[in-house]
Amino acid sequence: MKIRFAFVLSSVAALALAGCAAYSTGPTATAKLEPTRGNTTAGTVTFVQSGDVVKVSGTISGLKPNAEHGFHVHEKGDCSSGDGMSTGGHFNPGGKSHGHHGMGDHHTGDLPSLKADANGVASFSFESRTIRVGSTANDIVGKGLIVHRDPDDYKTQPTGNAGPRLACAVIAAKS
Ligand SMILES: [Cu+2]
Ligand SMILES: [Zn+2]
Repeated sequence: MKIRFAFVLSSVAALALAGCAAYSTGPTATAKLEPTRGNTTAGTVTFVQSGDVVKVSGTISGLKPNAEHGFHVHEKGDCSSGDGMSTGGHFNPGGKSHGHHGMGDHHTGDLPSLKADANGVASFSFESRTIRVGSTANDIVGKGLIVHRDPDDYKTQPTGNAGPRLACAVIAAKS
């Protein structure tokens, strides 16, 4: 009788843990994009680690209407140069080539391009299995986030030829 009781208890504990893992969200980070010099692009992006997936969502305004804009995590969390260049190149801890998010070889920092509506606003939400919040070498906390003027061609090395940097943020852990 005693053994059976212990078994039931441990099963309940395991179920409780599984439920917790399925419903809770892990570490969260936010990035407040500010316009670079001469630009008006701004917005907020949230990154939520949920199991192996990071849920990325945000709204960014001041974009070229009905246009695509390259969007990347860059290697340095430093917007001090005023033109976004102080963030360096794309975040690339794996030493990969530039490419398309979620397809073949790509930098950790290569995110899906932003698609602006007729008002120059991009509202988006996507999931990434490449970036991480708060763990592993792919941790984006403390890195830079850049919105570019031009579309990313996903081919040109190592930048995607996405042109000047319209907005810059440092990705910060949210407690
Ligand atoms: Cu970039
Ligand atoms: Zn890249």
